[in-house]
Amino acid sequence: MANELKGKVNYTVNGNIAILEVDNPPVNPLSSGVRVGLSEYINKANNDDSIEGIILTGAGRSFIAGADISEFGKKADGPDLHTTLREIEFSKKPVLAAINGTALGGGLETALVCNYRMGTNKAIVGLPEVNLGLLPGAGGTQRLPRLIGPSQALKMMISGAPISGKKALEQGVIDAISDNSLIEDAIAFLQEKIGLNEHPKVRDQNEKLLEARGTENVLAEAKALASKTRRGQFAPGQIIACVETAINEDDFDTGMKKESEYFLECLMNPQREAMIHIFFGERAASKILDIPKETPRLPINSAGIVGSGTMGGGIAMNFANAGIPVLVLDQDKKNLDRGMGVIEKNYQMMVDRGRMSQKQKDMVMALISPTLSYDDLSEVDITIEAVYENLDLKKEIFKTLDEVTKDDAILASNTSGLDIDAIASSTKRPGKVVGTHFFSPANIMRLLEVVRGKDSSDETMATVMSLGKKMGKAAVVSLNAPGFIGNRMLAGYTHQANLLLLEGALPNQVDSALESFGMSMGPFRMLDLVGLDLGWRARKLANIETPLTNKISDALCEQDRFGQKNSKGFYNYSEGSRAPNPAPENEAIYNEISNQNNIVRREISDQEIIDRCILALVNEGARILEEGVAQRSGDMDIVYINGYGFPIWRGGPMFYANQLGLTEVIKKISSFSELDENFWKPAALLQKLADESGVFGEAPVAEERAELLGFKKANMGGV
Ligand code: T1G
Repeated sequence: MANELKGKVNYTVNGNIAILEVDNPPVNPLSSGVRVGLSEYINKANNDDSIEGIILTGAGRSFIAGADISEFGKKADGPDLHTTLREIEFSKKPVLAAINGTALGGGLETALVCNYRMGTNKAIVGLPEVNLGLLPGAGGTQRLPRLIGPSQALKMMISGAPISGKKALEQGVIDAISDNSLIEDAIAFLQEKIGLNEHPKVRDQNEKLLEARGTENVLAEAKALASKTRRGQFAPGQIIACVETAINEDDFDTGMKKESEYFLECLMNPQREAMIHIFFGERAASKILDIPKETPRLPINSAGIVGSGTMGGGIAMNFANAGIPVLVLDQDKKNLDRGMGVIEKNYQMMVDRGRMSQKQKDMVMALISPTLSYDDLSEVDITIEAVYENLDLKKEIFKTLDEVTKDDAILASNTSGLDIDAIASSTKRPGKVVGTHFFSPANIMRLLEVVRGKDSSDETMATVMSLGKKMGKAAVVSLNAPGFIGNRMLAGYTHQANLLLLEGALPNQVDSALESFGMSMGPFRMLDLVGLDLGWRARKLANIETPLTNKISDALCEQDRFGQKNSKGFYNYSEGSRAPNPAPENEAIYNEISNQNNIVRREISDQEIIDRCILALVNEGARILEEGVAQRSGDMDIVYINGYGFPIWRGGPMFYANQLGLTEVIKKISSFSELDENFWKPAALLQKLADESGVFGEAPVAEERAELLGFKKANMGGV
């Protein structure tokens, strides 16, 4: 074997039962050593006359988390998964999968080749391969539809969402639930089966497929689900094609052959590499390079939120959803009642949509308590301030929190761009101050920018990153710099979109070009959603002159067009609808503003729109990396996919640039420099990497950063 085998299987015997335990911490992927072990021990048990039954289970908190994702695209050692699973499926002795935890992807497929399946209440089963740009390539597309019917199976494979042990029993994925010792219950279950002449194989169960033969609705429903939830992705179509084969093909192995063909096409498709980049990127983002892994985390068993507005309410729901009691403070009773009402309404909507039970709603609502008094926050472990963006107000609040909360409590601000160090300076515990920038709606959006102040302690950072994971967030570290990561990159993207409008493009052309690229929403639909009048009112209030790229949106506001909120902005909206309708009446404004600014309107291609907006993200991303504001380019990809609607199947803006090739990126950027030499000046890091035929990766080390930024190490001052 070329490389050292990864993972193993433990073999023990209990009476006439052999127990094979997959042991590849922390989540037992089917790495080379596991496949070798399974092969070896399934044969050992079959050749041991004293053995009459075999149990397959996992060590620790996981059954099997699937194929080893890190092996994809590489030459893997040991037997291939199909061979190993075939040995289990055709075992002479009955095999039971004792699902002790997560059985995902190849893990569930392994359980599906066993004759029987038993799980605990903690079991989680699913086929999430679609999240990696893949399909269940070890028989999942052929066996699961046989077990639970093609319709349910397609829902599981296209959503990629796992189900609980209880649901798996209801749907027929597993045969029994163990409420006590799983292995004892599994042995007892198997003992009852040992005497049987035959043991069921899923491959032989065709009834549910035959029921679906000749009816198109199952596939049509799946296609509708895929186009609604997985726009632009390649794998869902492949999954549907596999199940279509299963429905219409009598011979099981013919279906398996088709599955392997479609799987290979997914493997070769660039989306697979992009989506696996995001899988590992999200896990990498949770690690802070210069903070030791073993840094202690403070226990967060209670929380407080200052501000009961939209953000405050959404943040409170995250704590309650994670099982942490939270106090919501507002000094205005009416605001507080309204805020609590919005939270209750949001949960009721989930109950009405069947996304949570009434019991679950009551449980989380019981964890959220309103308060009008800062004193009630005296014992909480963390407080997050979520009031409107005003530095003086936030400093005042932090001064008060510093006085009323216990000394080791963490104080966080949900600011989306104000100076965390300035806020921290109003306390005596700057080491406990950090930015926690949630994205609206905070209970839905997965992105969390954790903003590191110059004095934020390692313990504070490590604690908040773990809290982010516990909330199910994609937490990314940003240094305390203007606009942090996401909004700073967005500024260039929106700037180009507004320039393109001045130069001759129309809002729906810009939006549809970027949406065809894969963005979930174009910039002008986004601006209409956020509200055109926010910036306009702020500029009027501060009596600031309107910058060129805001002249059109301000002119629309002068015409009382504020966006979706009053059903007219860049688009028109029918009463109560969010669907954008063209607004040809605006074109006169566009022409007038262009003329007033001596801009000759011209034909603009969709490709130019895509290149200018997306490469504006990339170039600013390169600057963020060279300044060390982000730890690695993958972090910016995680930010854009989880916070700004960038298509996951392109892997994020920095990964997209790497795929394009940085030399090509430089070529495209340079072709725009005649439009604005300063804006399109390539970032030093981008130029350097292109010259070296390199790719974006981790932020350069301090010395390299100094050189890139033309600074002497001396005045880097800890950034
Ligand atoms: N392969 C390799 N490494 C894996 C892995 C896998 N399948 N799953 C997790 N890891 C690593 C992960 O990178 C991290 O490493 C550590 O384990 C802990 O993970 C043929 C084609 C199981 C729900 O998609 O969803 O089967 O960062 O931090 O939060 O059809 O891991 O510590 O160095 O995520 O407790 C299908 C992927 C594969 C499931 C646990 N399976 N894993 O979450 O821990 S494709 C999946 C997860 C397949 C077949 C096909 C989660 C988890 P590090 P973690 P967690």
